[in-house]
Amino acid sequence: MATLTKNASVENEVKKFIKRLSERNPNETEFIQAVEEVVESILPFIKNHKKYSDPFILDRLCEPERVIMFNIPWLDDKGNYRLNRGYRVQMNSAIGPYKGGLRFHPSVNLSILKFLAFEQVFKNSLTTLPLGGAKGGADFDPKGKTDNEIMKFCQSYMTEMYRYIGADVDIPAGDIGVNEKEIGYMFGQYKRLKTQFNGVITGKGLSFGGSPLRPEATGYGTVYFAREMLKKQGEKLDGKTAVISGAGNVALFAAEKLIEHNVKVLAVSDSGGFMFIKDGLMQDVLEKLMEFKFEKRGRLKKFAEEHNYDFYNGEKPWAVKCDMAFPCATQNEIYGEEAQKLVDNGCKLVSEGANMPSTKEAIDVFKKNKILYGPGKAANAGGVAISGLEMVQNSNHRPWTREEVNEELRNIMRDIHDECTEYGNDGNGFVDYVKGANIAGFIKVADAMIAQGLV
Ligand code: NDP
Ligand code: 2IT
Repeated sequence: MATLTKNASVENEVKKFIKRLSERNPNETEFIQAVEEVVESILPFIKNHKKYSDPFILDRLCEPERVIMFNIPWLDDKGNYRLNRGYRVQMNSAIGPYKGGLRFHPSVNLSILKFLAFEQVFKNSLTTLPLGGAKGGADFDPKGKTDNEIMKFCQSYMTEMYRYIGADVDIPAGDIGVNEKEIGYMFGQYKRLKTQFNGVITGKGLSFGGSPLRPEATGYGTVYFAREMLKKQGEKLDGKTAVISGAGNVALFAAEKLIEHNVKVLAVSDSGGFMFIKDGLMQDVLEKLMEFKFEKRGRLKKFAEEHNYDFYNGEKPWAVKCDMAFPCATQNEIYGEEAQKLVDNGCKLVSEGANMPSTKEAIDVFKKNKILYGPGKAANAGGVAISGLEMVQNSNHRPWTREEVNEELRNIMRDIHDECTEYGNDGNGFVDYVKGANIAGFIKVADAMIAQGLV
């Protein structure tokens, strides 16, 4: 009874907190969703740890330290005037300079960037590196744009952004729609405007300060995290089947690492639908797919037609029978019913390459069915972790080898897994990785905020 009352009172506090937050941030549904998931874990923890009981800590964590919003004018190849909206949300700098990716996608708005920046604060804390949290981007659609247009756009974005970032201030990187090419154009413009060559942005090309393995790091890391979750249960990746959503940077490198571990990858997708590969994706086909996607920004449907694979128009891959699912496309791509379908079909593990791909209802389904569920802020932290190591290499003016970076990535993913286990273990061998990641991420940031006073 006592537990019931306690749970009920925590539930009420979460509701009250979220109500206040929603009133203060109207229409920011993604941001509210991300905060709710964290507050559900943190409030019960705070109740038992007086040091953190000042409610102001949570309020401050939910308020960006700074939001920059600006216009991005540029000229397309026909000489037409174009206008986009750019942003940088500098969420929290308690444990280090702001760090987080840039997203170029037509859906980008303040709510989405605030949710991503909020998640980034906890994720970066989990990496054990001294990195604060930020996110930015623009409502620009790179699809169908020429190289020249992308360059003009990136230069215009940086012409405003360069004032607010710096190697010790705020260090952007890639995300959806922003890859090595866009990073190169933005770095070039920063260098021109500031006459400085430093580690102001990560994900750079290898020839100008990029880290080996940064492109692979998020996808590989998500698989390493899955491997750790399985290992804890005495299981292995080898011989299992997997479905992946997305066919971008994170998805295709996750596929590569899974194939290396002898996992049969049955599906990948893009926003047009999913491609079903009955006998599992082979490395040589994956290489062609990478070239098709990364170099030509091609549509998956066309690739499936050219290589005789079934393509399911407009559908997501969650109804494909599999042992493991790797959502690697975007937020809210697994709803409650889709999660139930995965579970009904025997899926035992979900490792999130994307940020917040599972809705609250989907997470409830995973928890109820004791699925090994690695939330994005833990499972996809490998990308920002290697960004952090790119910063180290830049400031030391000494690049590392691919092997050195891979070893670091494996260790960091293992350590993140262990941090989650420490705070998410229910004592009966089951780990609530959501709770574990939220609490472990929170402690370090909250300690630093308390130590620094009201700033
Ligand atoms: P990419 O742009 O390389 O690829 C994105 C993929 O997801 C594409 O296949 C794209 O399909 C699909 N996608 C994007 N938006 C939607 C949508 N609204 N509906 C359906 N499909 C969609 O991005 P990344 O691979 O870098 O990022 C993927 C996810 O991983 C994002 O959630 C990102 O925040 C997260 N992430 C990325 C990191 C990184 O280092 N890049 C680090 C940590 C997390 P289409 O081409 O048809 O749009
Ligand atoms: O969501 C993420 O962690 C990223 N897009 C990578 C951020 C980074 O700074 O490397």
